[in-house]
Amino acid sequence: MVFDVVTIFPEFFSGILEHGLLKRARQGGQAEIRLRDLRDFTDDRHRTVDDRPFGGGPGMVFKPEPLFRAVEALQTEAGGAEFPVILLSPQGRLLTQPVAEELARHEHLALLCARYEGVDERVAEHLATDELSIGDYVLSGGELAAAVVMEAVTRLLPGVLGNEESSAQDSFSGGGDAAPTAAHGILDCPHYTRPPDFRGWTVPEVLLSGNHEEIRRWRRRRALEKTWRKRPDLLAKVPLSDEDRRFLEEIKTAALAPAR
Ligand code: 9D3
Repeated sequence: MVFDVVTIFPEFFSGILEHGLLKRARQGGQAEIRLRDLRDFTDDRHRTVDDRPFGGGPGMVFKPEPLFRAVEALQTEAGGAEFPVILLSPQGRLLTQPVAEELARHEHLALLCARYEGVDERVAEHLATDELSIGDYVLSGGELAAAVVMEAVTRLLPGVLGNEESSAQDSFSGGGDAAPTAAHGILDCPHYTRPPDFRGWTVPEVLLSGNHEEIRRWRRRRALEKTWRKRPDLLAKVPLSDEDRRFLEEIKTAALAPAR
């Protein structure tokens, strides 16, 4: 996967590129991240990327010319091969695991990061093929969002995770042929490690029992319970087995039962 990141802050990315998953994927050749300084695509002495909004109002807006020139340079480099041009913006569609999976099927993505009040609308309309937001909260620009997109996509690429299956077992994966403990679009079950007694808070007995069928049932029940309590919206979207429905009935009955 090649990511071309167009930004006025290429240095912003040095930290995340030098650690963890993105570092490993770059070293392993599964991901290449090319940082493109938007100011290199300006043609004035001051390397101007922004201007005041027509109609007045606060703040500045990214001018269209540098962004168009930057993307056109990438397209020339790609030798006619098409690739998505993704504008990170609060107006974009929400990044979700299915969206990350869809992006991971490409071999080249361009990520455009804006600052200030945003970009000239002609960029969104005539240059970007896609507009993505990472959530309903205000960031100062697209760089952090681009980093999130790269992390979410890269970990799905073949060969990036040591365990090829472990991404299929994550909380938000669609699942499919996941292991017995996999949560199909529901939240994960709780995890514990040593010591078995930490300040009087003990690890559930069943996990120490060695009974794998009982452990599987406990994990599934706790995953369903956590999802029902914290994210009931997810339960409406996932296929539930007969066992799941039985667990949920028991969970709801226990929750409604009077204390003691
Ligand atoms: C406070 C400014 N807002 C006026 C109502 C609009 C606004 C403009 C530009 C809000 C944020 C930004 C900069 N944000 C991004 O470029 C951005 C973003 C985000 O803020 N939240 C979630 N995802 C993304 S992706 C890009």
